Amino acid sequence: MSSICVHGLGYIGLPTAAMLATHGHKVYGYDTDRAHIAELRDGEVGLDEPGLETLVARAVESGRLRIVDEAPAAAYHMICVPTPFDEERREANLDYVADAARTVGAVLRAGDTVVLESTVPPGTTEGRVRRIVEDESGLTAGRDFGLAHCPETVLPGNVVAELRENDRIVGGIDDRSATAAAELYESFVDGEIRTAADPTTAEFVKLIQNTARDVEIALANEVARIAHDYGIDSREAISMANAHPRVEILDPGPGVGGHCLPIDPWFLGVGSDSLDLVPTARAVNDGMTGFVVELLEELLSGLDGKRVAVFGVAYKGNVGDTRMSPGLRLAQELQHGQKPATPATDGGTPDTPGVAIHDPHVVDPTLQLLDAEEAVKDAHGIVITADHDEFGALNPVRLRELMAEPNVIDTKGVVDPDQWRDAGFELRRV
Ligand code: SAJ
Repeated sequence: MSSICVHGLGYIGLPTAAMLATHGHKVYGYDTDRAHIAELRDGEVGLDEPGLETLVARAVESGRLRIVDEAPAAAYHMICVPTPFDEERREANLDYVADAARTVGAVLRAGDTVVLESTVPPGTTEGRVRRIVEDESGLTAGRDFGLAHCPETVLPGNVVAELRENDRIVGGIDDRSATAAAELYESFVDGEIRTAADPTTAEFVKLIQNTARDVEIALANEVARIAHDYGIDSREAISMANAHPRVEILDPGPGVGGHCLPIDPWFLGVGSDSLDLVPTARAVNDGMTGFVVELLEELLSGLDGKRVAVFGVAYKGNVGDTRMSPGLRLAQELQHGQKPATPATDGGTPDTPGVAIHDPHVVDPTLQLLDAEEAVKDAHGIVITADHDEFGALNPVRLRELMAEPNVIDTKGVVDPDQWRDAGFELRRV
């Protein structure tokens, strides 16, 4: 059993710290956000992630997970901080990684191992992270301490299970680093631990995984647009195409959101000029909100003076995360592009845009979220932009009674088309 300091207690760091603690390690959870530290000490995890609250509570109760104000010395330092995307410069912002590396360097001892889990452009671990940790600690990577990259791979919404089950890729700057990192993951992962040639390969593997998914979704989205031009239901066509043993087209939708797929493909371009398909796929996925607006204009015979209810501002089904959410982008595009005729249901001024939003998973005081019935009141159309289970259970008969016109666009294939048509709805699917 080892002592481990986890730097960054967000989506990845917090469950990892709790998982390590429940597997017998002595874990220090450190975060620079004091308010988050206080919340965690009050037992609030602040994330809509099944099983996470219980896991963290068990880890804390066991006495093996301690939330700390200062990063202490430990045999392992795991860096699990965000790498936000600078949209204007299309660059990874590595400030949090650099800050964490400095913090690690300040407490690092000979014999310790540093593992970076954050998603980063290829070369970051061996370049920037190594330099900062060495400068801060006065130690030399390889000779005095171990250094490895082990990218996180967990799916939001299924983090706790995937932390344990997924295979992991470990890339160390030398064999000793790779072995030390692999031993740590073997202590709680049921999946296979695969060793990459070096940290840069491990970084690259992570990026091509998310890029593959983004490009595959782009194909599904392009198929949906082509199908629309032929008057074909894309979901029916895709489901039939997928009956072939070597074809697996993913699900089209309103675009791709979250903090991974829309961002990670760009990281591949940091040291390469060979990206061609990748940026095109990004553009196809980003263009889907515009396509949904066109569908809506067609269905509603123009948007002037119309009221629209957007159902789902989380970036995907059954999560509460709105980062880079296509539903939110759609609501914003509609709000800026249309002239409202009727005031919003919250009694707003005539300037209030005619877009109402509803999402049973999102808690965000900066958004004017309404419940389903309030959101559809006097609306001319509903656009469903997240595959939340709750949307499959909506009662179209009741919603129709409240609406000015019964139109619906289901961009996620979540409602039963026959049920909604029987209730009198004009329905379109992406
Ligand atoms: N989406 C579609 N069609 C599909 C599948 C997804 O439009 O067929 C959309 C979703 O609605 C969402 C977006 O794509 O807007 C991304 O959702 P996702 O479920 O594909 O992935 P994320 O972003 O939640 O998590 C991904 C995962 N990566 C892969 O599956 C290769 C996860 O395993 C990673 O750990 C995570 O990124 C990460 O942190 O990098």
